Amino acid sequence: MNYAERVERLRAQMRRERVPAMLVSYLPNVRYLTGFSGSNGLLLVTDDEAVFWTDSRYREQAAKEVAGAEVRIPATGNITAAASRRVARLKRVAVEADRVTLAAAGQLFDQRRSYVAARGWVERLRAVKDDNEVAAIRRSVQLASSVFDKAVRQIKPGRCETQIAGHLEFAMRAAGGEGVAFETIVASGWHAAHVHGRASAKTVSAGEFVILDYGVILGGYVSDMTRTIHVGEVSTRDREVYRAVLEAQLAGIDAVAPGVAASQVDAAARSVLEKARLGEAFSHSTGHGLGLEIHEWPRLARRSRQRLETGNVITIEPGAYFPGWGGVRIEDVVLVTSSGAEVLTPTPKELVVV
Ligand SMILES: [Mn+2]
Repeated sequence: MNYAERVERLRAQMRRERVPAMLVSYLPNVRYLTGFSGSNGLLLVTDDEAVFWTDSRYREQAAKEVAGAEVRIPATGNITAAASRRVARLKRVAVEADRVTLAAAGQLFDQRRSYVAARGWVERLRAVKDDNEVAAIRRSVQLASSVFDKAVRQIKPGRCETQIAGHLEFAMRAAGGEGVAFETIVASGWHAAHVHGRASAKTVSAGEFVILDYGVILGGYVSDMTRTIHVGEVSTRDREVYRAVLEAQLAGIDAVAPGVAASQVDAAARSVLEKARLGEAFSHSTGHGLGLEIHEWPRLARRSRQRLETGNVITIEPGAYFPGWGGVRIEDVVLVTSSGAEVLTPTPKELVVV
C-alpha cells in the first residue's frame, strides 16, 4: 500500500479546505493513512510533516507497520497529551468532528485554539480503492464464499441459528480469516423479517427461508454477502418473492457504472420490487461501500447525494420482509470499473432448497 501517496491526497483535501494541519484520531482512518493496525494511535498531518503517536506496547508493531509518518512514543504513554503539546504550536487544525470524544477535545484544545470540524475527509479518500485494496477485498470475498456450501449443509430442521452461525464462523477462521466482519446473521422463518436479526436460539423449521448474511476480515479488509436458503417445500408465494428480490438485485448491479448517482442504483433495484408490489417490504437501502470497515462510502440509498466512481467497492443487497412471514435478501460485493461493474462474489444466486 502506498501510504505516502494517501497522505498526499489528504494534504490536497486540506489545501482545498484551507487548513494547514489535521489530527486524525479515528483508527480505521489512521490505519488507512499509515498502515498501523493497533488499537492506540494518533496521526498529525501538516504541509511538511506526518507525525504518528502510539504507546510502548506498539513499539515493534509501529516500527514494522507505519510508513510515511514519523513514529513517536511518549514516555508518559499519554498520546493525546503528547499530540496536544504539538497541536498547541499550530494556528488552526482540523479534527474529525464525528470521532473525537469530549474528553479528548478538552485535552487537545485547552487554550481556546481554533479548530476546524472535519467530516469525511479521509472517508472520502477511502471510498476509492487502489489496486492493492481491490485485491485484498477480492480475497476476503472469495474466502467468505468458499465456506458457503459448508454453511448450507448445516441448515436443517431442528438446528438452531447459533449452531449454524458457529459452523460458518469456524470455517472462515479455519480458512485463515482474521475474524468476522460483523456479527453473523442467521435468521430463519419469522425471524428473517428482522433485517439485522443476529443468530438466536430459534430452531429452523421446514417451510422457512433462512437468511445467511456474513463476512470475514482478511488482510484487514472485509467482505459481506447474503444468500437466502429455503428449507423444505417452496410455496408459490415464496418463489415469487425470491424471484422479485433476485431481479431487483440484478437490476441494481446493471445500474452500476462510474458517474451514476448512488440514488439511481437504489432506484433501479427499488423499482423492480415496487412493480412486484413489494416496495413497502423493501425497508432498507440498496447497499454500501466496504473496505477496512463494513460500512463505508458511498451509501446507496434513496437520498444519497454521492456518485459512483471507478474504484468504489459496494454491496448490492435489496430484500423484502413481512412480519410473521419472514424475509429474503440477496447481496453481492461489486467493484465499480471504468466500463461498469464487476461482481466479485462468485456464489450462485438461484434459490437453494435444502
Ligand atoms: Mn451489507
